[in-house]
Amino acid sequence: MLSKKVTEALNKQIELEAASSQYYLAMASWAETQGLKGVSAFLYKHADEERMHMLKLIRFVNERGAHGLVPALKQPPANFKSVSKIFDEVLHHEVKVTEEINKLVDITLKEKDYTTHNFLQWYVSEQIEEEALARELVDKLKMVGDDKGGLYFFDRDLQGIAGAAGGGKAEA
Ligand code: OFO
Repeated sequence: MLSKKVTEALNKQIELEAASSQYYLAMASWAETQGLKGVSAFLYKHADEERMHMLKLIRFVNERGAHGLVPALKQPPANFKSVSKIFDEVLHHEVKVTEEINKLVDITLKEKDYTTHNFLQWYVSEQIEEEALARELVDKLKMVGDDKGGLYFFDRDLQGIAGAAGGGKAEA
């Protein structure tokens, strides 16, 4: 059985994962309207992954005899200045999520909840991967700068990454 403290912390994380999903979905939709097929496919897929992170938490909380709550969410921004601004935001957001996961892990140790601590290790590894990928993309975009040709290739590369997992398509 989960303690009240751990339940509340997990529900807060459920909200953050849901907000991440909405945020990336808004970025994906904007990118699609700009004709950036690869960037939008990548971000649609990323939004789906965040939803999966939320779902995994809800199911875990329920499995442990508490109640995973579906949160109300604020509307994310509709417009973005540029692709590089988007990926700066993605990195910044992922760093914030990592900090929250670490706080959550800390709470489970203080509460001596080793089962939840163990469950959260998946999120710890996931954050390492997500931060590394976001950093890589931010660095690539720095190299691209204002070069339109470079952006074309960046978009094509992201199409490849998203396509490899079959994500991002409207019909999916
Ligand atoms: Fe849920 O991993 Fe990113 O935020």
